[in-house]
Amino acid sequence: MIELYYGPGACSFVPHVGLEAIKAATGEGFEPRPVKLHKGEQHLPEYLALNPLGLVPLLVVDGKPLSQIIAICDYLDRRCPQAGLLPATLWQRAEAMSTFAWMNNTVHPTFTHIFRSQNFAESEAAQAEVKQIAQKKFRSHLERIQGMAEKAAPYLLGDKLSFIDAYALVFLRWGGLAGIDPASLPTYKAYVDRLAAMAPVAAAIAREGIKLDTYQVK
Ligand SMILES: N[C@@H](CCC(=O)N[C@@H](CS)C(=O)NCC(=O)O)C(=O)O
Repeated sequence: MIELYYGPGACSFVPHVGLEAIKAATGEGFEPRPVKLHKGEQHLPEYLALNPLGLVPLLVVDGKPLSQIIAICDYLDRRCPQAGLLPATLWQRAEAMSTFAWMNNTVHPTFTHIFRSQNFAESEAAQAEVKQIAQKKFRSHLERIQGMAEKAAPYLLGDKLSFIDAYALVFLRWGGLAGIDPASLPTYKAYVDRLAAMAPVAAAIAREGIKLDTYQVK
């Protein structure tokens, strides 16, 4: 049995979409386990016993926990290659992993500096500065992803929906929360709107109860 611990709107959306795509391709289902991050459920002893890092996503396979998006997605792809969530050929896969790693180790932590600036500086003034610098960087990361979306055919890796597309959708939503108007990234927005209409993506959006348009003027 496969279980996914996820936080609505969080980065766990990436394996969530993957599991929906696997369900569509193979009929293999999974147990969704929502974790309310805003209520601090990730710090409850029951959850920490499964994932001492206190983070989502967490995949549990036959009782065995696995954390970290890239490891989880690599496992899911190797378990169900027929879903085509990562390329099968050696070089294309390496390129996909390069983009995936950049998203996970650079774009994602940049947003963390905006959303949780209190974890990176003590005084309010220093936190505001951290946030301001991270916002600029996040915008430039989104522009780079827009450049990729301009070449999407129709997905970032070609003709198949992948984990990379799900991560790209998450970042545009987060951009809205950070005060980045998606209308200022029109190609990226149109690509995300197309993604959101795909059955596995729409199913994950519906289960998480999230909306795409999160833009708030800052
Ligand atoms: N490197 C981790 C990052 C996971 C992560 O940052 N998860 C966030 C949600 S996007 C989280 O659980 N935050 C809860 C918290 O910080 O308390 C991964 O790839 O899984």
